[in-house]
Amino acid sequence: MVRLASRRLLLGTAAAALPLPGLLRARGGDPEFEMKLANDNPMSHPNTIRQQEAVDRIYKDTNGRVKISLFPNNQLGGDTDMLSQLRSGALEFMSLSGLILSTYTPISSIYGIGYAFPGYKQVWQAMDGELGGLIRGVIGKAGLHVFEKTWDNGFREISSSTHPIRTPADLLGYKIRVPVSPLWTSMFEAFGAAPASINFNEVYSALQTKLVEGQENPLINIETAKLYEVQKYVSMTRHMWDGYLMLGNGRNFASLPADVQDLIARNFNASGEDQRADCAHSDGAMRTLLEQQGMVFNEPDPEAFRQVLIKAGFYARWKQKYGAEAWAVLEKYTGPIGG
Ligand code: X2X
Repeated sequence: MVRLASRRLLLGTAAAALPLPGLLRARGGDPEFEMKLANDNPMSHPNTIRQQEAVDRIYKDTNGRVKISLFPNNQLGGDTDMLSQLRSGALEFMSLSGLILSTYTPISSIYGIGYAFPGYKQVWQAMDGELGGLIRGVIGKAGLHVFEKTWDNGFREISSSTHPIRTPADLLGYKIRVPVSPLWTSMFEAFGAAPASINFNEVYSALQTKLVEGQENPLINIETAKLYEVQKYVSMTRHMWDGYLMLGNGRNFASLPADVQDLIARNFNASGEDQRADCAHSDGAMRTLLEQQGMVFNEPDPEAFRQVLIKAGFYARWKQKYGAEAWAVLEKYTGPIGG
C-alpha cells in the first residue's frame, strides 16, 4: 500500500511536468486485474470520451495494475445482450439507461416518466438524492454494482423521415422505434402510436429501411449516430429525460481489493460529472450541426402531449406499478405529476 501510494505521488509529479509513456509501465509485468467496460455510444459521444479518460486514469493511477478496456459503440452487442453479459459476469462494467435496465429492476425506469422533470436542476437533485438512492438500492440488491453518479443521456426529441410531429394527432398510428423497455412502449401506446422495441445498434438500419418512420433521442445521439442521414425532421418534444447508470457485475466488483474498488468508483464518478457538463449545454451546438445536415426543426406545445397521457391513464397506471411511496419520492423533485 505504502509503495503504491509513493509511486503514485512520484508519477503525479513527473506526469505533470511532461508525458512519459514509459512511466506507465514502471511497475513492469502484466496488469493484475483486466476488465471490460462497454457502452452503446459512438466514438465521438461524450460517454465514450469520458469513459476512456476514466479507464486511462485508473490504469495510470495504479501503475498499470488495473486495466479496463473500453468497448464502445455496441462492439459487444446491443444493450439487451450486453446486460446479459454483465449479469453473467462475462462483462465487468457497462453504462446503461435505467429504463432498459428496468426489464430486470422495474423501479429503475421511474425517472423517465413523461414530462416529469422541468430541467436538469431537478434531474440531478433527484438522481444524486433520494430518488437515485432508492433506485441504486434496488439494483444493488439485484446483484449489480451501481456507481453513485448517473451520467447524462439527455432530454429526448422525436426525429422523423415522413412528417414532423406538431401535435399529438401526428403520433396516431406513427411507426416509431423505442428502446427495449415497457415504459417507453407504454408511453407511445398512450399517444396512439405504433412503437417497435429495437436496440440502439439496429436503429440506423431500421430507419434506413423504413421499418419505422421515426425514433426519439437527445440531439447529441441523433448527431453522433448520424441519424440525420436517414431522418428529415426533429420535433422538440422534450418528452422525457434519460440517464446512463454506470453498472458493474456485483460479484466481480465485490471481489476486488477495497483500494481498487475505491479508485474505480472515484474515477467513474468524477468522469460522470465531467460528462454531465459536456452534455449540459450541447443542445444548441447540436441543433446547429443537425440543421447544417438539412434537418428541419419544430417546437410543439408539450402541454398538449401531457394532456393526452393524462387522459390515456398513463400516469395513474405507472403510479400504481411503482407504488405510491416511490412516486412520492419522484414528486419531491418534480412537483405533482399527471394532475
Ligand atoms: O437506445 C437509445 O435510444 C439510447 C442510446 O438513447 C439509450 O441508451 C436509451
